[in-house]
Amino acid sequence: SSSSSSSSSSSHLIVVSNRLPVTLEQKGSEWSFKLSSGGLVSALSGLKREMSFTWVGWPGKDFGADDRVKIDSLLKENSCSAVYLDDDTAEQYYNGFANSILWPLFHYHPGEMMFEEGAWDAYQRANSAFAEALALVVKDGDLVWIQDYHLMLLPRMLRALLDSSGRRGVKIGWFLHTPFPSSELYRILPVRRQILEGVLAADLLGFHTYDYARHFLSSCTRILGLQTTGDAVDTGDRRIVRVGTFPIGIDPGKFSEALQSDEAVRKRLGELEQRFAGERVIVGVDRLDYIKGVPQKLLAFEQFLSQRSEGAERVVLVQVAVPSRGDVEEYRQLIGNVNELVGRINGRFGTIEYTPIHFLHRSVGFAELVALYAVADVCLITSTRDGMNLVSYEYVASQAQRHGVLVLSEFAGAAQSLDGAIIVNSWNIEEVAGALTQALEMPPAQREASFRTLHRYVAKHTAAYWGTSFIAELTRVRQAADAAAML
Ligand code: GDG
Repeated sequence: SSSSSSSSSSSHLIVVSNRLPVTLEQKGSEWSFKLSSGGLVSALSGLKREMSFTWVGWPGKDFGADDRVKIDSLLKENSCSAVYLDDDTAEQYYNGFANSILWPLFHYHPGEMMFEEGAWDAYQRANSAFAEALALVVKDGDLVWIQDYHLMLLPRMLRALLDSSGRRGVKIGWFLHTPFPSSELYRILPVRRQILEGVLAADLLGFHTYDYARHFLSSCTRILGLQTTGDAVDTGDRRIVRVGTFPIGIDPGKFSEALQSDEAVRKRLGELEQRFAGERVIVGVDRLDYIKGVPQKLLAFEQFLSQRSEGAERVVLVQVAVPSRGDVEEYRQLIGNVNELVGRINGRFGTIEYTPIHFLHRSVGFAELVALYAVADVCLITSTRDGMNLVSYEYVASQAQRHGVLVLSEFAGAAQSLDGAIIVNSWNIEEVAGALTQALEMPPAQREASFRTLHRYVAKHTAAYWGTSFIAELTRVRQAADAAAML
């Protein structure tokens, strides 16, 4: 039975992201389902263990009508629902607008931004396709939680469709996984007003850190002329939009349990310990994206090596660089640059017995990833901008034995929560090189104390904690609105 009250306990949560967390594969006439990886997927999978929701998103490519029927029912069994986009719209919206315009701008790379009307049209078409698909499934009193910079017009488009069809009491939340840049950067965007107005149709907006929220609030004041407080925007049409910080986390148990009881992980860790006996290991794990500062990391490691005295312990850098967005030009240039640096440094410092940098330009399996985290004395993160950076959390979750040291860029959101890391300016090559020396020489008692501080934070601020806090706040916003409506 359906209740007319918007706070009915049967209200449902719908999570919306650009990509569904799955890769669909066809064998003969049968379709099967593979879970994909990445920061957002890890976080929401953690939330899924706490609360049930329907996950709405793009399935990764277009499918013909016959396939859609099969795929839809397969997805439905797994609480997912697809938004289909034609391949051209998807390409221009995703690679063209989201990844070539918003991504560089939000990460302080306006030089890489190429604004193009065709891409903007596709972004609007795609957001509108999401709104129409959602309007078919959203019911009175539901909570809708929209993810990330791909879907910034969606709150407004969805709100319009819900209002015109008389849907009541639906609350919309939106969370940004990247930084929100200073308003001085943000105002470069030709469609800066439309994008702000798009998200302001939501009831609650979430960011990883207060700095990002603050930048967003100033953009609302300076670009739209709206009144703001420290945690709200007055839209001027009798609506208040809440703005909050919800730092994301990981599922730390996945790492600690794998190290304790997963045979494949333990075996691999044993092998790596043997392989690196007598050497110290620095690990890096990044999507090969210009925001991750991989060239800065390689230059700092080169500087560090050049300062080592002869006969000092050997130090190796194991850098996993996961291929990413290879169809965007800036990423191809980055690959060339990184390959050249790795070759130069290995050529300069390598010997027959010793290769300073082990560069893996591919993704590695979970067992290999955890074993690498666990074997490393230091984890080095040199992002030039990064919404949060979950690799730093995962390293901490894998270090219960070794108490390794985290060297973390101040430009990653994680630097604002991870007390106990050595924080560096990743552009200061000399400083990063010095931090590597400091990390490798840190006495065990100090390493253990830092690890305890880091671990306490990572164990409490999990992905599930992030998701449930956001939903609790969205529920509070709804209750406040219900109470006001009764007056
Ligand atoms: C965005 C924001 C924010 C990486 N390589 C492999 C692998 N991974 C997994 C890691 C980690 C995830 O991918 C990467 O997450 P990050 O947070 O470090 O970075 P982004 O992908 O850029 O994520 C970021 C995040 O959204 C969440 O809000 O923190 O700032 O940019 O989970 O483990 N996993 C496996 N093999 C690999 O080779 N299995």
